Amino acid sequence: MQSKFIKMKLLKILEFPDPRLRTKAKPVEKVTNVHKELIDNMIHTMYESKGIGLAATQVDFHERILVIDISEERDDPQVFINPEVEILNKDEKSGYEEGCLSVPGFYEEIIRPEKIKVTYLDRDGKKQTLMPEGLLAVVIQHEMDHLEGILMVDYISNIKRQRIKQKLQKSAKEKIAS
Ligand code: QAP
Ligand code: CO
Repeated sequence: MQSKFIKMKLLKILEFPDPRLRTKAKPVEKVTNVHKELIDNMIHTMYESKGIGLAATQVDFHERILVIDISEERDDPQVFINPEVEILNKDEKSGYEEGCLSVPGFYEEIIRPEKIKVTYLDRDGKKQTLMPEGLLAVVIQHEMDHLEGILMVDYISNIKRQRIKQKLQKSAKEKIAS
């Protein structure tokens, strides 16, 4: 049983081009209190950063865990452990202007399949199935890419990716210097 009174930790989010973002995450073998504490801190970190989704990879923990909240009220966190996605129709795709907490300040339209089915374990380790639509389907696919070491910038042109890399490296340097 986890105490309700422990303080949430704000986790450091890795930023592109940090090579640790390229790590392939391993399956969670058993959902332990260590995972539950991480999940709570990930949800807290997502809210503090004004994000709608965060993968464990982004906080340098390389097991297959995602947290997502697309609700307007920011009071409906969804936890996905060991998610597996099945594309239901390869021909139905749509574009969405995506952002990423690991690529701050940049937004790009990415085309992805629309119709997917997701199987996963929830925070209690219980198996769940979902057929998400719209934004939720987009965010789940974006976050699952992180678990494979894939970033949103991998879908855009080399020239655009290089430009984003230079700008983020420059602001990271300025942060250290200040
Ligand atoms: C993934 O990303 C996503 O640049 C989640 O300055 C987002 O929550 C998939 C964020 C949109 C599809 C559509 C980004 C916050 C949040 C920034 C996020 C920023 C502040 C990104
Ligand atoms: Co992201």
